[in-house]
Amino acid sequence: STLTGQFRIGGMTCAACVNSVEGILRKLPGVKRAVVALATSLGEVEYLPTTISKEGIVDAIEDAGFDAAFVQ
Ligand code: 9UX
Repeated sequence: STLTGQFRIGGMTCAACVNSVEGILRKLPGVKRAVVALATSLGEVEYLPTTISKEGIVDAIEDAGFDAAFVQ
């Protein structure tokens, strides 16, 4: 079964950044759904914890050059 995690994402300044982060997240194995909001700097990700961890999701965002922290 999936879990839903919320992430605070730093360094997004435009809509293209949002699309980029969403694209990164949606390509990750184990990620079923990802939505990122520019106004709040928050992302919500539905993921399979047997395939990817919340730390893995944070690492993928940071590898793309953004800051990321798991919220809850
Ligand atoms: Mo454009 Mo958004 O190069 O931060 S993708 S600014």
